[in-house]
Order: sequence, then structure tokens, then C-alpha cells
Amino acid sequence: MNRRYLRALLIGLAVVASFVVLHYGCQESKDLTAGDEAEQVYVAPGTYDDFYLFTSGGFSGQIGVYGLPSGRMFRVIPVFAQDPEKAWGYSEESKPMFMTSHGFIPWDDAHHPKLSQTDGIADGRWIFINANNTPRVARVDLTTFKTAEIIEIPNSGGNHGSPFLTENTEYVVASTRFSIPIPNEDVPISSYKENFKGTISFISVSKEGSMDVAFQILVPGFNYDLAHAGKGPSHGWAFFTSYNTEQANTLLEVNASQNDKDFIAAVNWKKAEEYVAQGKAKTFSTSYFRNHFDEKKHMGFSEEKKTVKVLLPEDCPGLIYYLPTPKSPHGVDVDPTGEYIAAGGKLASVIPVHSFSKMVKAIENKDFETTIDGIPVLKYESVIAGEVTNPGLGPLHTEFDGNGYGYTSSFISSEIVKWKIGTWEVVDRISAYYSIGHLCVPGGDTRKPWGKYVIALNKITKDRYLPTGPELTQSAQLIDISGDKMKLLLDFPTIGEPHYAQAIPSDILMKNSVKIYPIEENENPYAIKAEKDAKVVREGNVVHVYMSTIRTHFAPDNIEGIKVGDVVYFHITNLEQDWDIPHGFAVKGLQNSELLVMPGATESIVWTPQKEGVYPFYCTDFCSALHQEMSGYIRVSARGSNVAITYGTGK
Ligand code: RUQ
Ligand code: CUA
Repeated sequence: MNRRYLRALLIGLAVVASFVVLHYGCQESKDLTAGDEAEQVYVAPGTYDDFYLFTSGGFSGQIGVYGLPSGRMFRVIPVFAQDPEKAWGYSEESKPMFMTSHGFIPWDDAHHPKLSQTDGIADGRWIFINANNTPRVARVDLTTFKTAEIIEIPNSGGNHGSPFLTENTEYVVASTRFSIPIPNEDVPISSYKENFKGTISFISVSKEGSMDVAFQILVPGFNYDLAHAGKGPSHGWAFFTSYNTEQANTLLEVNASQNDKDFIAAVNWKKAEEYVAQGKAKTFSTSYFRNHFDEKKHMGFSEEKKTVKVLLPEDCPGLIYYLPTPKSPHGVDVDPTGEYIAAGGKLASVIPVHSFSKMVKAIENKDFETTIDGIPVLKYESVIAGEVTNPGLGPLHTEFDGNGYGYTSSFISSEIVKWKIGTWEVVDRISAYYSIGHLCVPGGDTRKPWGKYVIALNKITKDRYLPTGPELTQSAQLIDISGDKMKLLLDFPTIGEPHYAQAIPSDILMKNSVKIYPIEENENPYAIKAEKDAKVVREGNVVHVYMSTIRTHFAPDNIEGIKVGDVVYFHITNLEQDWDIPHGFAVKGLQNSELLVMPGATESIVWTPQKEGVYPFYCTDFCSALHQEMSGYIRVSARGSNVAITYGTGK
């Protein structure tokens, strides 16, 4: 057999083999998809072993992505905070994502990640998270792990009770933590009781994910803390805790802890939709921004909105009721059946659990204690299903396992308490290291929890890890809940302060992961599709550099004719069409961050050189064996010089 023949035979075999692989590969992924959908609907607790865990970064403003059960961190998704690693908030394309009615805001405090749902089950399309400080909600696309949209919430004093979702992601709900004058105006703080109000917002989410503030409800000036929407029979309702029903405006630790009971506000949002359709909403002028990132243009866009619809409870009977709830409640969590509504009364000695069906009956019977600003207050005895006694000190949040148990975090006694729905008895407890805030059971706030683990999200870790100066790490702890007794498996440090976290089986997300952006679909106005299109264009003081990257060079890599004080835009298109081959870009003295450009994407960054000389630039991502060779020079001449623009690679 001669050599050439052998080669042809081998190539032939390879073609057949790859066809077989491709063919059966496709076949298999088809079956997998169908299987996953079926499992997602009929899932039993404990079906899945591996999960993605999304933790809020708290004061870091980001989302952390971890694997479970390993506890290993995979990624930080930049959301409300600038991230120089990925140029998020530094690149020209991402800057619009940070626009608000207060201008460009490069930071926030992100608390509660929440996976999108279909039929009350996490579906893996998106994860939402709130900005607490300058009220906003972000939507992150889970095919790219990238922030896709950020909407500002008008008439809000702090967006803590957010972003909780209705069963089919019809709405993201949000409530204001701090009451303020609405519309905001210059009044004495001591006029709190007359002038300050709260709002509850319903943000609609379209099929494609785009958000809009559908309507708000103006409510008495309490502090609204957390929320959860109903599910199953209670679908159509949403529940919001409140504290400071005393309406104190100073020394809240004392003055807002007077009343034995505060309220859970129960909102009938289907009724609200009817009232809005009937034209019962008032139109308030305001200003808020909606920013979205266009995946084809690889650019963010920002639009300002000027009005919002507001419903007043006194005009809308049946819209909202108050459920008395002991004492300064924090979390409010709805069990998988949708019947029970558990509150975490920070200062309460029990966990009060309300019954949805009793609430409906109490409303029918007009079992009201009183009415506040048009909102009927139901009688506690008429709505309470049971109280979990001895729940630990400072109960905050509850998640469910789908097997009939609730798990409540108790901050002060630093433990997780497991209790039985229906009998309300505590059946197990486990210590957390230390000061647990939120906790997360995979799917633990949905109609079909996946169970298996509970993750404790802890604020304080003194004596647990190596010291790191005055501030120590926060941590998560992985606890097995598959047996009768909770068992600690693992603990691991987390970035930022983890408030809430959500977990989803890895199977659901993995198959949707985007690997590259097709270069032919790149619609960025500064993109170039081939090296031959690279160019440097001067327009007065402004210079646009249209540059490409591919292993392992830039085109162009030598640029001359730039002058001191020019405003130089580098528009970098990464021509790679291979998974996990980003290229970076950094130039000496750039008053900004690097760029890290994904395969097929375009990003831009601006530089104003201050001094003449020659400036190296290079790729920051170790992309191949010749990564160190991936570099170039820019010559910067004096302002008045007549060095012409020239550029090229390999000349
Ligand atoms: S809150 S514990 Cu936003 Cu409970 Cu953090
Ligand atoms: Cu491209 Cu290193």
C-alpha cells in the first residue's frame, strides 16, 4: 500500500468517524433536551447531584458562580459594579448599562439573585438581582453569564424587597426599604408621618426578557423589607414584609421596635392589572432609566423613561390587605404548595406561618381589625396557620425541601432550624459558622424543590479561616439534607457578603452555554470582519483605531501619527471563532482598564495620551504559546508635529 493511498484511506475513515460522532452527538443532545424538560416538570427532591450556585456579592455588587457540591468558584459576573478584568463599566459599549436618573453609578449593593421561572420552577433562562442602594433590577443572561439589562425603579427609597418573581416570570416585584416623600421633595425629616410613603412595584418581563415598570402601588410610610410571590393556588398574589409600622425617622433600633406586630402586605396583582386596564392608575411624572445590552451589536443602550402608573389603595378595593405579623419581620417565604406564608420575625419568639386559604376566607368574611389608608388589616387569628415555637433567635429566612419541611436561618443563635409543615414542630437544628443570614435549598423557593442540600450563607467567620487583616472572609456552608439529620459537608469562602443565593441543576444550564459570537453576525458599527479591514482614521482630535486580534497578533501592531491630547478610541474585534479564546488589550498609561474581548465580539476603550513617546500595547490573556509575542507599539508625537498616520502589521 503506498503512502498516498494510506493517507486517503485515513482521511476517509476520519470523515466517516466524525459524521458518526456528529450524527449521534446531535441525536443524543436531542434526547437529552426532551428528558431534561420532562424531569424539570416531574422532578423529585434529590434527583440531581450537581448544581450551579449563584451567590449575591452584597457590597461587591456582583454575582459569584460556584459549583456544588465542590464549592469551587468559577466566575464572577459583573452586574452593578465596574469590573476592570472584563472592562464592564469601562468599555464604551458597557458604560450605558450604568446610567441612572442620578447619572453614571458604578457601584451598588446586590442582595437577592433569583432565577427565572416557568410554571413555578426555575427554568435557567435568566437570573435577576436587585440593587439595594440606587434602586435597580438587573437581568443576567445564563447562556452568556453576562448582564443583559438593568432597569431603574422610580419612587423607591432603596430596593431591598426585590427581585422576587411571579410563577411564570410575568413580573419582578420590588418594594422600597426606606419610605420617602413621593414624588421626592424638600421637606423636614420630622414630617415623616405626613409626607413619607412607600411603594410596591411590579416590573413586567417580556418573553424576550425586557423589563418595564408596569405599575406601582403607593403604600403607607413603613419600611418594606422582603417579598415573595404566591404560587399554585396563591398565584396572582404577592407578599411583602414591613417593619417600622411605628413610622419612626430616627433611632429605629428602639423606635421601630415598639409594635408587637408589623405587617405582611398581600397584594392581589391580577386585581391590580384590572384596575390598570380600567384606567384607575394615576400617571406620575418621574425619571428612570432602562439599559439593555444588544448581543448582536455588542453594545449597551440607555433610554430614559418619564412617567409611571401608580395605584392608590383607597381607589382600589380588594387590591391589598395587611396580615399582622410578629415582630419586625424580615423574610417572607411561600411553601411549594403555595398555601403557607412563613415570616422571619427578627424580634419574634416564633415563626408565624399564615394560611393563604384562611386569608381568602377572612377577606370574604371581612374579618378586619382596622383599616390603614384604605388597606384593611386582617385579624391575626383569622389568617394564622400555626407558629413554629423555639425557632432559634432572630429568624430571618425560610427555604423548603419539597418533602414537607421548612428550613429557617436564625441569625442571633447562628443556626438552621428544620421544622415540619402542618405540625409546626422543630425536628432538627444545626449550627452555622457564624451569623447566618440567608440560606438556599436548590429550588427551595419554587413549586418543585430539588432538595438534597441547604447552603448556609454566613456573615462572620472569625477563627474559621486564615486571618486576612481587619476584614475576614464571608462564607457558605454546604449541608446535606437528604437524611433525617442535617449533616455538614463543606464550607468555603465567598466573595463579597453573600445575602441570598440560588442553585439550579448543572444539566439545565450547561447545554445552553454560548461558546462564541458568530463573527458574521457582529453588528457593532466599529467591528471589522477581516484583518485587511483594519485601519486608523483621524477626525480632528479624535482617532479611531479599528483593530483585530487573532492568535497571535494585532492588526495593526505598529501605529504612528498619534498626537498628545488626541482622544484615541481602540475598537478591538476578536476574529477568533473558537471557544474560550478571548484576547486582551492594554496600552501603557491607559487611564482606564484593559479590554477582554470574547471570540467574535467587538469592544472599545478610549485613551488620551499625555506625553510624547512610544507606548507598548499587548494582549493580557495568555492565549497561546506565542502570547508574549502578541504586542505592538504606538508612537505619540507632539501636538503640533506633522507625523502622518501610518499603521500596519508585518511590514
Ligand atoms: S437580606 S441576610 Cu437582603 Cu436577609 Cu441579606
Ligand atoms: Cu492574545 Cu494573548
